[in-house]
Amino acid sequence: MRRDNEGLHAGRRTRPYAPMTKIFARIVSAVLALAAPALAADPWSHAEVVTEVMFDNRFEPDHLTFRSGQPTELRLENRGKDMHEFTAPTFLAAAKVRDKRLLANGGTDIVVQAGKSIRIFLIPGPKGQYDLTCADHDWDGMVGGITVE
Ligand SMILES: [Cu+2]
Repeated sequence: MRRDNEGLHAGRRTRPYAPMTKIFARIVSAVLALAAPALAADPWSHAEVVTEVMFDNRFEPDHLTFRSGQPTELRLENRGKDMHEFTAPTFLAAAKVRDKRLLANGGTDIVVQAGKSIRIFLIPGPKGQYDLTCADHDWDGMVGGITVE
């Protein structure tokens, strides 16, 4: 009986190493969990900001320049008394838009209510010239252009 007990005791003596290994494994996984978000960098955290201000009835500036493939935060600020639209069907279709729910009219434009601002994150598509208008006020000269370079 004693020997059996001693045997068990001897067996237990090797056990303190098992919890140490488990603790070490937990520390390693905890460190990895902390490091993971830093390793998987948020592509939008360094987004380039492009701002378009809308008045009644013009864009300012009337010409925007984006960089192809560059994560971009497009800020649309409506300082007018009317609702305005950032109507750029080809540009928006070619871009990778993070939140497509912000697009209206079949993805062709972004509606900005009077006095409101919208931030939309996108990655512009191929280099080129794209049309920009306000679908409601293009008749009144609310037109511009977009260059992706
Ligand atoms: Cu308008």
